[in-house]
Amino acid sequence: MATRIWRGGRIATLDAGTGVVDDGAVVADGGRIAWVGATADLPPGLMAGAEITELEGRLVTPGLIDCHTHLVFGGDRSREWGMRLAGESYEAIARAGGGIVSSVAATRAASEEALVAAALPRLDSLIADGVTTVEIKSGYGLTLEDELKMLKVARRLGTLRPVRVRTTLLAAHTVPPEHRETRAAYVAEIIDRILPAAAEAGLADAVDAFCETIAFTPDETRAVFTAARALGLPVKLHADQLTDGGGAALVCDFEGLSADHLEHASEAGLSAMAAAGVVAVLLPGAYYVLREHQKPPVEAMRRLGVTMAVASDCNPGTSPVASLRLAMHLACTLFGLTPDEALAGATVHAARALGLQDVTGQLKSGLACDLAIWDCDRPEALVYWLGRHPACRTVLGGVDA
Ligand code: DI6
Ligand code: FE
Repeated sequence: MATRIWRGGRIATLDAGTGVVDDGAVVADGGRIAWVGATADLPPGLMAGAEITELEGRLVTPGLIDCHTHLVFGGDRSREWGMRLAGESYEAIARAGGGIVSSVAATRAASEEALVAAALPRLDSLIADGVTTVEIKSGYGLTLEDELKMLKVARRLGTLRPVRVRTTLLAAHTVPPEHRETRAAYVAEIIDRILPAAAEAGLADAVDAFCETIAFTPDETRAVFTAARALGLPVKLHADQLTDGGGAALVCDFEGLSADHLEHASEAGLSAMAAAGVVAVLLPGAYYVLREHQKPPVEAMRRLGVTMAVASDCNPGTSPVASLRLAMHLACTLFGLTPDEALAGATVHAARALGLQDVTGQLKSGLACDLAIWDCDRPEALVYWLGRHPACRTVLGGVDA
């Protein structure tokens, strides 16, 4: 691969030491960043034979990283959303065949091809909005076969589009209907069969669980995490979304990558996260769609030094959001993040939430040359618009997407 140079742009490196370089340049060699700095300081030795792209003042950020999505699922829950708006209760919707279990039924019934076809438009929407890395969870299969099917689909999406995919096994998303009276047997199934099979097939980069009164208890979550760690897989957790179940502290006991949602997280939980370096992933799309009132404790996170990421939580039930930029906007308007915090949350901090901090998320030497090149000149403008976005081109590993 020839050396490539992008020059004459506003380079938001997200590297604390370098900051934003006005009239800057990025040099890539072999798909990795070889140099970042002022255009005027470009080393002449690097320029010989290089392919040069003039940025004409455009803003360049690291390619965005959506570190929490449920992008792969069968069916659609728009009818249910209509019922919720009309005042129907969650129970009534579940009785009418809706809720998460309806996504499980539709996902089980779908072929790999059908799931790929359904997910591609959502993935394309993320990419058009600047995403170069996306995490995709299973969790709508809930059998060995169907969980592996979802993870295979997620991996395949990464071969069909110019995007880096990280997969997360979320077999502990909800207790499937056939195990309603035998939940211990389902937890055992996850530990004894689903986790080892996903690990053996190399289909899971991490393991997640939904620790909540309506999903899995802290003890069940601990059992799943113990098994995941024994297989060498890192963990992350849907924690303290609807109630304080102690999830924030729990994930720290397993050296987790992230605790996600956290609307009801306690001060003690946040302190544990700060000490353990666990990233808080804020998911304002779900807060907004569920019309929640309790916001995540952003002020306490800042005070305690908890690192904050932002993600779309793209899912059919609680966050039908296929734009990370929109999630960044909501994180600012609803949770009070600054646009700079939102951008860090969708780049450098999101990389950490996936364990990819040595791979991507910043513009600095040695990392992959993953870029988002925007038709605007300042980070605020990325987050500002609803319903449109500044035109964007992405580059993955030095190659135009
Ligand atoms: N938290 C949520 O809000 C969603 N999953 C999760 O772990 C709900 C997903 C769905 O309703 O399909
Ligand atoms: Fe989620």
